[in-house]
Amino acid sequence: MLLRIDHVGIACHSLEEKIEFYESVFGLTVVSREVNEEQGVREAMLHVADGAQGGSYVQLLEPLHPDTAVGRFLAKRGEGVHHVGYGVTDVTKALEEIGAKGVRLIDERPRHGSMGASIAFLHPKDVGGVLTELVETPRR
Ligand code: MC0
Repeated sequence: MLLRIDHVGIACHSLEEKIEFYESVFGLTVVSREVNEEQGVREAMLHVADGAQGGSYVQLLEPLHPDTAVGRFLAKRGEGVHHVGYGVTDVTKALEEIGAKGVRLIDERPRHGSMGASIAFLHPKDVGGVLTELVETPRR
C-alpha cells in the first residue's frame, strides 16, 4: 500500500532560517513554497531524491499562528520531526482500507496538500505516536 517515503515534515519557528540550514549543510534545494491556510502552515519542500515511485522531500513547516496544529506542537515539544508522509496510489482507497483496520482517521476524505497532492492524516495515537500522512501525488 505504501509506495515510498514522500516527505518528512519538520516543525520550525523560522522557515527562512531552517531553509538556509538545509541548503548550506545538506545541499538541498527548495522546489516549492506554499501557504496552506486550511492547515495553518507556511511550508517549503526541499528535494532529496527521486526513485521509481516518485520523489522524496524534506518539508519544513512554520505555523501561521500559535493556535494551529504545528503551533501547538512547537509550544508542547519544540522544533523537530512533526510527521511522516507516505506516498500511496489512491488516498481515498488507502483511507478506506486503513480505517477498516481500526486506525482513527483525522481526515475522512482527502484535502489539499503540498505541490498539488491529495493528502490525509492518520491519528498519531493509533500509529505508535507518529502523526502519519498519506500522499497521492498528481498524475503528470
Ligand atoms: C500532537 N500529538 C502528536 C503530534 N501532534 N503526536 C505525534 N506527532 C504529532 N505531530 C499528540 C499530542 O502530544 C497529544 O498527546 C495528542 O496528540 C493531542 O494533541 P493536542 O496537543 O491536543 O494537539 P492538536 O489539537 O493539534 O491535535 C493533534 C492532531 C492535530 C494530531 C489531531 O495536530 C491534527 O489534526 N494534525 C493533522 C493536520 C496537521 O498536522 N497539519 C499541519 C501539517 P498527549 O499524550 O499529550 O495527549 S500540514 C502538511 O503537512 C501539508 C501542507 C502537506 O504535507 O502537504
